[in-house]
Amino acid sequence: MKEICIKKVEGFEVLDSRGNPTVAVKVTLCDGSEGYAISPSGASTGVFEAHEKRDGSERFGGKGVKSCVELINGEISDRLINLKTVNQRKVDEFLIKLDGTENKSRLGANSVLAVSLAVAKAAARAYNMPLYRYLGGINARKLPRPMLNILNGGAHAKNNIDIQEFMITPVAASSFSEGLRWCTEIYHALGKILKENGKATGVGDEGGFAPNLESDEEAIEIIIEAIKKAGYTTDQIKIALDVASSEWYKDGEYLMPKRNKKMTSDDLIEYYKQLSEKYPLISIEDGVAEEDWESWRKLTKELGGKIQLVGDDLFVTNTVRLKKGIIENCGNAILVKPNQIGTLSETLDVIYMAQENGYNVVISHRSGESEDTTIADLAVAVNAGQIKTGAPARSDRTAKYNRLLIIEQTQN
Ligand code: 2PG
Ligand code: MG
Repeated sequence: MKEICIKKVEGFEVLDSRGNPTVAVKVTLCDGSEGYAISPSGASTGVFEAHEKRDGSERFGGKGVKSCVELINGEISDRLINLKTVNQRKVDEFLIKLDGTENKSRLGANSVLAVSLAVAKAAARAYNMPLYRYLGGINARKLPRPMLNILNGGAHAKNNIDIQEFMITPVAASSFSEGLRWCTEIYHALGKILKENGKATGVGDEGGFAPNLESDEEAIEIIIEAIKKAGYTTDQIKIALDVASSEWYKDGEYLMPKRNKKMTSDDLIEYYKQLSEKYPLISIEDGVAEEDWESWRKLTKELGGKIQLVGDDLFVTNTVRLKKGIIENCGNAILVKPNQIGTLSETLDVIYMAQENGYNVVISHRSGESEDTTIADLAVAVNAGQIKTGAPARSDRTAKYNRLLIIEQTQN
């Protein structure tokens, strides 16, 4: 592959979908090709994620990223443009070295990721290829099955629901666009049902509805009602949950904060067993907490043969943690969020490790997003098979679905 050289790296402070500052980067190559990328940001962040750097000053309640922009326009830019010829690996290795810490705490994973992605996008331009083709080569061909978060709770919504995400996924659809249409119709049916029942139809961070309901089970039941109302069956559409239970975990115990209900990990596993017997449940993410490896082993033993068990906070897109999970039989799938680790190359490494070891790969957005659509291309590039990027609402979410629709229709 021909090598590239970097002419200019410019950092900017822009806003994410929650109105918090985030880092944007524009990279210009010596041939004039440009790439622009924006880092996302999570609300229910895992404690083992790479560090997200914030100014901590008065501006934006401490959430400013001016310090990141200064580092990008200063140290990072100066050094990158002095590298004679570069490729993605070299850039990413260089950034990791320049940062010099375990978790990118000096430069910030938010600074580093935007640079890494912008370099890749500029390079794809230089080669005159769509990003997914540049990243995945001739093998990049598979559109992911979407998991759409249509009902929000937990840290993503100001309602009384403790489970963070209730998702639907079109297992029987014959194409990405067909599956997206089915799920969008169900999303609208759900809105109508909520309205008819006098429930709130305001949405959470990822575009899903955020009503107050009697129980988390009622949320599942109302979604099943919406699936039927839209004319589909639970053979065609399955349900996936992101419990985000690390948010509930403290001193070896689980406390559902909104219902103020205590559970042991055994209670939780039993609860998931019951849910998976009663409902068309296909996937549970972060069913137990990021530090609770023992319960992950139990959960996987009990349910791993039947449903997908996704490690998000558990693996944090990190090969060291995924390797431990593989050895210890924890989970059978990984959620991949590039900003949890900080560079594109490290993200690809964890995806390949998962695929080589029979773990499913789900490429994911963050609750704080932007118009950046890199994850859509990434999902196709690595034939991930699944993507979760919110409800079919809010342009920060639909931008990714729209990019996939375009890829589906123009694949070359
Ligand atoms: C998650 C994500 C995305 P956040 O937990 O999987 O849905 O949420 O970005 O807040 O960590
Ligand atoms: Mg999660």
